Amino acid sequence: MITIYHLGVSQSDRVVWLMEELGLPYDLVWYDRNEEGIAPPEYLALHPAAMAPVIRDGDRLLAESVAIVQYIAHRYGGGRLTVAPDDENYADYLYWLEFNNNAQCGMFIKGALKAAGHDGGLIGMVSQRRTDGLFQQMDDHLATWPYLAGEEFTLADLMSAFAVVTVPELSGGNMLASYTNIQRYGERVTQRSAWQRAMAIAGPKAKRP
Ligand SMILES: N[C@@H](CCC(=O)N[C@@H](CS)C(=O)NCC(=O)O)C(=O)O
Repeated sequence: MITIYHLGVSQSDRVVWLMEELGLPYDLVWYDRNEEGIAPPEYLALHPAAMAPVIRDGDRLLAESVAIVQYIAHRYGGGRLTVAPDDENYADYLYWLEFNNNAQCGMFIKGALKAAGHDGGLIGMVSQRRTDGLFQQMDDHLATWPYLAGEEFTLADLMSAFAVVTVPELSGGNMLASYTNIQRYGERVTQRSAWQRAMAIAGPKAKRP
């Protein structure tokens, strides 16, 4: 059985979402952030940089959600929600699977600069250009396709919803409101029953059991 080491209000909710999508059993071990808002020191026993999510499968600990979701879907989900190398949309699938990590970097830098009351000079400019460009690219892509890898919901969507839905919600005032295709896409994804179950269990408003 997979154990999910969940950090309250974090990207680890996507692993719960995946298990709910695939109908797989799991144990949830919950960590709260400390008073500074970061992962508590105990989480360092799971990951040297205290980055959530981390899962355990037997003796093996695995971090980095883009690795975790593929590991679970291939090893225990019969490849559901993945796209095979021979499929026409494989390149799209791979590209959008990585989108969240890419987009998060820019969003975090912007957030840090805003908190510091600083425009960040060249870094601030590059980060702004990347964020704008990446979300514009996503919006353009979603003008044609209902999901990031094409017609079907895949791990690429499961990876991206944190950047598209959760971060804007948490930052108060939707920073992506002008991207109309992304807005419609967010509504489509959050209507999924597995998303709703997962968010009730481990999403930003969920309470530690
Ligand atoms: N690329 C990583 C990002 C993980 C990450 O940044 N997690 C944040 C929560 S959203 C975290 O662990 N924050 C707590 C901390 O750094 O103390 C992944 O997708 O797993």
